[in-house]
Amino acid sequence: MENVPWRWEEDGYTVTRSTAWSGPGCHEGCGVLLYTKDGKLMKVEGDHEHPFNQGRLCPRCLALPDTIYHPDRLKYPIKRVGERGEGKWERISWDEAYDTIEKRYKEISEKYGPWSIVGLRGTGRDLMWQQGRLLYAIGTPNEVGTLSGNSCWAPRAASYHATTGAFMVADCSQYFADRYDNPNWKVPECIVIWGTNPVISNPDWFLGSWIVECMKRGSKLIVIDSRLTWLAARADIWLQVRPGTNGALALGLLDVIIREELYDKEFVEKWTFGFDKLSERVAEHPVKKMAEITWIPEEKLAAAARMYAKSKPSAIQVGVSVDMEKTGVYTVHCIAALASITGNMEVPGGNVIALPPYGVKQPGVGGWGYHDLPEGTRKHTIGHNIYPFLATGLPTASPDVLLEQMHTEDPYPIRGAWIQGTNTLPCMATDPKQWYEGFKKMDFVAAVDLYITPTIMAFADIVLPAATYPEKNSVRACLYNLSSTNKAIDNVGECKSDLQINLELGKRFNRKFWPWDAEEDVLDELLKPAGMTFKELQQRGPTYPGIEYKRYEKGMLRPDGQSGFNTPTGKVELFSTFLHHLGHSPLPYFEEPTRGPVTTPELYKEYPLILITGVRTIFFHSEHRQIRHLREIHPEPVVEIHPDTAKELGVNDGDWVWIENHKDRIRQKAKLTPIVHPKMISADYGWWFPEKPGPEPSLFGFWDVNSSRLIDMGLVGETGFGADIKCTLCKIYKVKEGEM
Ligand SMILES: Nc1nc2c(c(=O)[nH]1)N[C@H]1C(S)=C(S)[C@@H](COP(=O)(O)OP(=O)(O)OC[C@H]3O[C@@H](n4cnc5c(=O)[nH]c(N)nc54)[C@H](O)[C@@H]3O)O[C@H]1N2
Ligand SMILES: Nc1nc2c(c(=O)[nH]1)N[C@H]1C(S)=C(S)[C@@H](COP(=O)(O)OP(=O)(O)OC[C@H]3O[C@@H](n4cnc5c(=O)[nH]c(N)nc54)[C@H](O)[C@@H]3O)O[C@H]1N2
Ligand code: SF4
Ligand SMILES: [Mo]
Repeated sequence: MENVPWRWEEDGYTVTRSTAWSGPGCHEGCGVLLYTKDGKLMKVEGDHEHPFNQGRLCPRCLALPDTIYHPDRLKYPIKRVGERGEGKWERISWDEAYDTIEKRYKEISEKYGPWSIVGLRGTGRDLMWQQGRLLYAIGTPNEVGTLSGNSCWAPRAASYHATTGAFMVADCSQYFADRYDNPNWKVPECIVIWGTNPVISNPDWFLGSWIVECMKRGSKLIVIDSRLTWLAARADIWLQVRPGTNGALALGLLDVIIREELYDKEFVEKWTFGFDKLSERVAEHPVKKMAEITWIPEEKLAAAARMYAKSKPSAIQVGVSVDMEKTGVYTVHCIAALASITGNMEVPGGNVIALPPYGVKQPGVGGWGYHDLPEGTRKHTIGHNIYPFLATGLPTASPDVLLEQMHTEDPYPIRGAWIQGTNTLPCMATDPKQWYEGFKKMDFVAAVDLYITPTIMAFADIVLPAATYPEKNSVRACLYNLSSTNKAIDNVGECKSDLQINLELGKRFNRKFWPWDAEEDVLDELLKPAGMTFKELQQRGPTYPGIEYKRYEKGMLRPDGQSGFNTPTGKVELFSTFLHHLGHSPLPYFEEPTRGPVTTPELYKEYPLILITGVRTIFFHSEHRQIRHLREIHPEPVVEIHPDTAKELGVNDGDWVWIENHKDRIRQKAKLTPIVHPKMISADYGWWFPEKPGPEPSLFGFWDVNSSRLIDMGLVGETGFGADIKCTLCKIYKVKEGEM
């Protein structure tokens, strides 16, 4: 669809073609048409000409004008004038805000070292690729999300890198501008949807509608989900896995495929390393035993293995639930093994290696410039000495080690924070009480957001107002295309884009990291590998490099141009030499969740329900709670309970219930539904109530309903990645009158 116009007049509107790319949240990069009048956004429509979403749009993008023009939106820089948490703010100028931030961070740096300032991040937004660079300019290597085990995307990415050399996605034709009509593409005969609900979440640059399109063209479906999702209800096989046992499930699938010789012998022979060792390891995990562990009937598990292995091509798409278990890295290791030994790697309609489009790297988790930091600075990256896998891959710090360090101040105290694009307390933080105490020790905290959140209310000294995507120009380097986000409206108040903020502040600290004068210079720099400028990309529109298959045969996957995969042996490493070298298990294994029916049977008697937290909803994480159209659909935090379980406990639909475990107790509203297993419940996450009082102790009422209070920090896998976020134990009982 290159060279389509990006702006035109229509029925009294100016229409700007653009790419959705936060704020507000959602990192998908769908094509949108922004209808404006007199510099104001009137409505948003999906762009039918954009191959990515082909005109489809979620309620969040439809409600964009409400988010942009909401009366609560931050419009000017503000500073705290009362005590922290009192909610007393005063408008200040950008100059005063920048001067204060510069002065305070420099004071902290002189006293404790710049590494004692941490940058907190949320999920991938149009800021993460630059946020690290601001921190590096300040002199700190510590960029981090507060989710235990970095349990979103990072475990998958790290494990795929170790085994296949790069990230891996299901091929639903998304690399081609003509999509399903492209003659080189094949419809997957079978798709496995694993621990993800893409029709709701469209996660990690992968839209649920693509699955539906493939199903229309004949794809069979295996859904591995602890809940009966919309897709699970339409699947040929639904595996209702016990939460936190995906590793056992994966080993069980491998056992059937290897024992029944359903694998591609030629591919295994030529392009994999360590098949025999993997086979030995898998043989120790027979499907019968794995079926028992996962609570799935053995025949069903074996049938899924056969359907997956015998269909050609077959594709697997994995979601965050797999990251959210301690040994998630090794579950993903198995999944890479499944895709490769069945001959589904790098084939049309199978799984393909995801490389940056035209070499344009827009890092999803920071890191741009990390290696330009002096060694003496990098060595202060929190947790890298303990978890070498973190240090060799993503430059992110370890949240679990950071939290400990905040409390012990060993080897150095944490005294400053930069909060950009995360609502840490109610959402990103696992065990938020401990983070709360840690943050109360800060000398100075600055934050950038669209709204005043519980996190900002509790901690921030200065708050900067961020622009939404129709208010700015940017570049979206999705895995499959390059496209531009085009400014379409006048900025609300004095809001600035994150890039402008990072550039203006970064320059004050270290020009080496921010040598550019204007935002567009940075975008041009980002696009350099593509040989394009921002203006040229804007003119061209969404630009697709396409994909060649079997790139390992053609020397297209390795920087040295040799054939093979980008791993030390040049093969898919079923025995990971990389992990071995780091002192970790080179072969996959499964470990039970720290707390569960098997690990802690005594505790299970007291807390007989398995607790899933945080399935995705109409909102984006903790955002949108103030947007009426969206809130009406999901007005309160709900916990899904099976009707039989509820009956036993005397709980009715709509009752408020306590959810309690070894750590803490919270309350949510019961939603009776057979989509959950009778022994499991699924509680909402990320809630706060913008309509409730902001000042302490209320903090917009987030504490009482926050399911992350029931999850431990620090119980991570051996690599530092992965934690039991969706698989702990609890009990529920009715909230009594007078307890609300
Ligand atoms: N219990 C439990 N907890 C979870 C999860 C779970 O499944 N269960 N999921 C976890 C996962 S996977 C993730 S990724 C995290 C997400 O956690 P976060 O990314 O921290 O998500 P939000 O809480 O929505 O915080 C985002 C904040 O950034 C602001 N914002 C949005 N767009 C922009 C922008 O462009 N610029 C700036 N400066 N600000 C912006 C929003 O207003 C909001 O306040 O939550 C995690 N927490
Ligand atoms: N609308 C919306 N979309 C989003 C987001 C949002 O907040 N709102 N957040 C974005 C972000 S940062 C992320 S990480 C993604 C996450 O999006 P997804 O990867 O889709 O993750 P979830 O919705 O958390 O969970 C997916 C499914 O996993 C199931 N599940 C729970 N535990 C287990 C388990 O142990 N094993 C298996 N196999 N399944 C389990 C749940 O029942 C659920 O249906 O979504 C992104 N997209
Ligand atoms: S997935 Fe939905 S909310 Fe996200 S950019 Fe696309 S339309 Fe917008
Ligand atoms: Mo995430």
